[in-house]
Amino acid sequence: MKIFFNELHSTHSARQEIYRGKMVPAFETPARQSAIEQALKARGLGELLTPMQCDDALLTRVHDRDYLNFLEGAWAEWIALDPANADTEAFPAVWPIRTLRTDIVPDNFCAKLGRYSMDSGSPLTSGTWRAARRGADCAAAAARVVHAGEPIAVALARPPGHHAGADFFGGYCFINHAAVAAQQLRDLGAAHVTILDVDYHHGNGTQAIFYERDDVTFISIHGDPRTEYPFYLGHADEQGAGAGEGFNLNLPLKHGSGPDVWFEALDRACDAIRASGCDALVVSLGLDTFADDPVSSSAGFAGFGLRAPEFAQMGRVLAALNIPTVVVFEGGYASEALGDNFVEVLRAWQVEGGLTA
Ligand code: SP5
Ligand code: ZN
Repeated sequence: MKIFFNELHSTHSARQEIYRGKMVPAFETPARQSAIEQALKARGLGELLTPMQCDDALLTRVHDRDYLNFLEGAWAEWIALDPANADTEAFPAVWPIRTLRTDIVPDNFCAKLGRYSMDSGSPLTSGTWRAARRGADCAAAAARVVHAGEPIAVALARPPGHHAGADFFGGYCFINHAAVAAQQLRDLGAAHVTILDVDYHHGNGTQAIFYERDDVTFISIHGDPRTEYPFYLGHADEQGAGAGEGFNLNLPLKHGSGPDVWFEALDRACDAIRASGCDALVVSLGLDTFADDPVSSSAGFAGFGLRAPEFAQMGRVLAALNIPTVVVFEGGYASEALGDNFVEVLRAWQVEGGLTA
């Protein structure tokens, strides 16, 4: 199993984030990916590879050119505001919601930060662009080897991607890796690609990128947006628009839903995946469905209460689909357990799929 890992991931390392009016230690840390790399090595699972660089043209089929330019130059602009900013992470504080204009991109950097973001929960750091851009390389490389005949390949990258839209960052995400993988598969000739997003949070960015397209189906199981981040998208009535009508399926579950409810939803998702007739599958694998995840935790319950046996079961169910698959790492914040949980999914997948190491 080829696993393309982002060797530059730790260049994006935020110290803190804003939560309920306070600065708290950042949840999305380099320790997350390191823990998974270590567990894969310790358990002798997969072949850890660094990717070739992917074309910018691939990225511009997913993201707007002006957004990519903004991200690439953002840190230099932040420093240009005040050299002392070098020690401070950048957070947006003003957004062009409703009645305000987005067609004119302001010159003011703080205004641009808001124009190109959805929340203040995603600190932008000196290494954000380099890390996120390299994550796209991992996603594209995994897609290429799957197209070339691998039954499964993995993009092990951070920061995550599924909240990032065509022209905005948010939810710790900057470049949408799952969308890059799906687009790469399409460009190589896959007639139809389906994305299954099993992160605890709805993949609003991925949904929006493909919402009006009939060549990529988006399916997501997630916490009900009425109470769970990202709040403003992910409802069951969102089924796609225009040519994309019928190519979007949301399966929101109430906070507090446990493994039984989650696996029922996974069965529905699998029916929809089979019905989509896709040539390839992209799985946005967030592990914040874990019973001890700190980010999805509230009122004494975290994620969908999944633990190691359920992560293995997830791997078996997905392997049984028997569809060439790119797995993309998304959320999951219990660093000490991430390695084991990630290995559980992939090892079960390998055994169930009758694959070699
Ligand atoms: C990729 C991904 O999983 N992004 C998630 C973004 C969630 N942003 C909101 C974070 C709120 C932090 N809550 C922490 C305490 C809850 N017990
Ligand atoms: Zn998440």
